[in-house]
Amino acid sequence: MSAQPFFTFTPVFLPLRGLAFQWPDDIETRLTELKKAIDNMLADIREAFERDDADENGGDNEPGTLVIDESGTLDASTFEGRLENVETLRFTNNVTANADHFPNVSDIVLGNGATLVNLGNEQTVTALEGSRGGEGEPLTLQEAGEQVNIVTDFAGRGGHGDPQETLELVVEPTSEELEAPYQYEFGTLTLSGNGAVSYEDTGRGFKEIDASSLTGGLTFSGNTYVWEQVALEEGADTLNMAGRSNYHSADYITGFDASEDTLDVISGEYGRVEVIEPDVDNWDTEALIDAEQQAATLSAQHDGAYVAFETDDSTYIFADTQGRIPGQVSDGDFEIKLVGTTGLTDILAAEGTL
Ligand SMILES: [Ca+2]
Ligand SMILES: [Ca+2]
Ligand SMILES: [Ca+2]
Repeated sequence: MSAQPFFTFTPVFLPLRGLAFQWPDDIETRLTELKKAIDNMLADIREAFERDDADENGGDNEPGTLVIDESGTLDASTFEGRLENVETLRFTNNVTANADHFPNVSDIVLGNGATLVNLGNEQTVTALEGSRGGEGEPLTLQEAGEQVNIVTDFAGRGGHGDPQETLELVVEPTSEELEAPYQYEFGTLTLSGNGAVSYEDTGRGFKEIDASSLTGGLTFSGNTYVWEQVALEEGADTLNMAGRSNYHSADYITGFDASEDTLDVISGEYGRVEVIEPDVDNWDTEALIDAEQQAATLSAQHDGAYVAFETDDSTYIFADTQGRIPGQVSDGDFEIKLVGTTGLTDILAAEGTL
């Protein structure tokens, strides 16, 4: 609501519809006419207040939403004096904005990508548009907090996203001094919504990538030296993990569904996948190491081919990609764990690849 006194609203006093009537003799008629006039006046006041509220919200009728139509790099003055009771900021154009200028805003809605600096842990970014065939702006985050929450809402609430439309997400490494031996920020990237997201780790190093509520599908390229835990669910997801997951910090992928998802190392791009079936009753650490050594031996015999084996509840894919010594695993050898995925080795044994 405006801080202005209401008498500044021109529509309130100008019309006073109905007051300029002829005074009839009958008192009841007079009262009815007067009541009508007062009702009209109240309606005008209400309308004026509503219009003023809408103006404050940039023409948007949603309470608590401020729409910003400016484009380019925004400074503090864009937001000064406009953020009272604002929970949602909606940018209609591509902008560079610093979240330090709106720390109490919980939802940031983007009509055409953005570069957001200093995004806070409690702030959620919703992208209403992605890119199609290289057309469209990415969402770039600089100096983002440990928890990053991104939602895609390409076709409106409850709608379905265009499969050709993808939000290109870039999260730059922070300039923060990190304590040795850690070279990465870690933290969690949470993705949800109906639109596809493409994310390649270029040094930011999220430890958890939770795409379990992203129905639009994730295309993910991980970080070699981070033990990533990726949660997938509905949606056609694509994982580019060759050279990005190793025995030292083997990534865990939960929810991989061979019928809809793609994993580069078993796609045929790298040749036929070999399968071993270790004879194990109890999958303890020793049994796992033994299976990994068998996989290393077979991989070495096949020029570093990918080898898959299933444990009691998961699938491992291994490749002797570093220091080819049969039967020995080294930190830099490829390994990935598909947590909860079973039955995949049967398909690979029959077909060699997916
Ligand atoms: Ca999936
Ligand atoms: Ca990794
Ligand atoms: Ca090796």
